[in-house]
Parts: sequence; structure tokens; C-alpha cells
Amino acid sequence: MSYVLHYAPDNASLVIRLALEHQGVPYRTRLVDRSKQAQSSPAYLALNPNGLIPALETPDGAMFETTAILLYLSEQHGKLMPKAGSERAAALKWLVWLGNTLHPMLRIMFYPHIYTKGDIEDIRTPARAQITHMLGLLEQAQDVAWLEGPISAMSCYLAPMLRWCAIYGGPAWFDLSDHPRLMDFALLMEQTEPVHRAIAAEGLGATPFSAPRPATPPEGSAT
Ligand SMILES: N[C@@H](CCC(=O)N[C@@H](CS)C(=O)NCC(=O)O)C(=O)O
Repeated sequence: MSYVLHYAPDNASLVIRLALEHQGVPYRTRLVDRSKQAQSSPAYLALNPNGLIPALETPDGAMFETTAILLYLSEQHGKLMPKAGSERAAALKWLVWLGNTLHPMLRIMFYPHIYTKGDIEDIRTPARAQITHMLGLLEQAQDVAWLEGPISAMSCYLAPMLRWCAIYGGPAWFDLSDHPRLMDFALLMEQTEPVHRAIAAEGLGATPFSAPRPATPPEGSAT
């Protein structure tokens, strides 16, 4: 059985698509039609009871949670994580930080109505400050060789998040030029084949990370 990635264009499933493309692993995709709230359908909830995208069908059962899927794929096919030593320790630390710390803060920015019935700016203003602070930590970190290195689980995760910051979360609140090291990372990622294939599959445009525009996908919708 090959993998089946349940995806919506420009959703967190893009992280998994990039990882699968980088590994050269065969997979099929199945659209989760967000315009019809298909992520809340009984069929999808059977795969991911959280009603969140992505889900990945694997020979070992259906998986959810982006970080868990990345680690699983790394264990199965390599190429996404250093194997041992201080490099692996640093990679694990930053991978879980991306999934556990940065991504949830982005969700607060993108889905503020979940968190307040009042003025969404009361939620977005502190979230924006937190995200800026977190990206500053990455800019300054000494143990993030993956920012300059070959594609990794971390780079598959970070690049889409930089894109989403520029597109979602209210009127132009994010400028990647304020983070020069991350801009260099985005430009580097855009030169890779896995990214070119994801661009074609999800209509992400020529500069999906350094100067993103809303997706124009061949099927489905991002929101
Ligand atoms: N913790 C989840 C978060 C996934 C997530 O936030 N998915 C978003 C799309 S990027 C989603 O499904 N949104 C639809 C919704 O909230 O109804 C993971 O790591 O997979």
C-alpha cells in the first residue's frame, strides 16, 4: 500500500507533501474539500478525530499531527533528520518547537474566533508579538544548521509557516525581509525540486516562501 495524503492546498498537509517529495516516496493524494467542511465529515474524522488537516494513511494505520508524521516518515525512509548525536538532539528540539510552539501560535493568529468572542485584535496583537519573538529566536540560534542545509523535516515545516504568515492572519502584518536569515532560507528552499513539485500540485506560485501570493490550486481551496 502506498501512502495516501489527505490534503487541502496550502494547508499543513503541504509540510508532509514536501517531506514525501524530498524522500521520493510514492504517495497518492485525496482532497479534503474545505469549502464543504470535509475535514468535519464522518469519513475524515475516522482518520483524524481532531478534524484537522493533514492525515496520512500509512501501512501502519492512519496518522495525524504533522510532527508525528514527519518523525514516522523519517524513521521509515530517512533523509529528514540527522541520525544521532548533537545534530539529532538539536533537530529534535527544533522540530518539536516548530510543531508545539510556533505552529500553535500561528493557529491563534489565523483562527482568533476560536479564542475570543470579542475583538480579535485583543488576540492577534499579542500573538503577533509572540511570533515575531519566536522567529527572532530562530534568527539568532547557533544550532539550526538545517536553515542553510539540505531539506529536512524542520525546513519542510518552517517554509510553509513563513508563507502562511505572509498570507493569512489579517491585513499585511508580516514581512519576511525583517528576518534576513529566514529570507535566505526561503530563497534556498525555492530552488529545490520538491518545492517545484509542490508548487505545481498546489498552485503556490513561483516564490511561495520569499514573496508568497494566495494559492491558485488546480483543485480545492486553502480555506
Ligand atoms: N496540530 C495539527 C494542526 C493542523 C492544522 O492546524 N491544520 C489546519 C490547516 S493548516 C486545519 O485543519 N484547519 C481547519 C480547521 O481548523 O477547521 C497538526 O500538527 O497537524
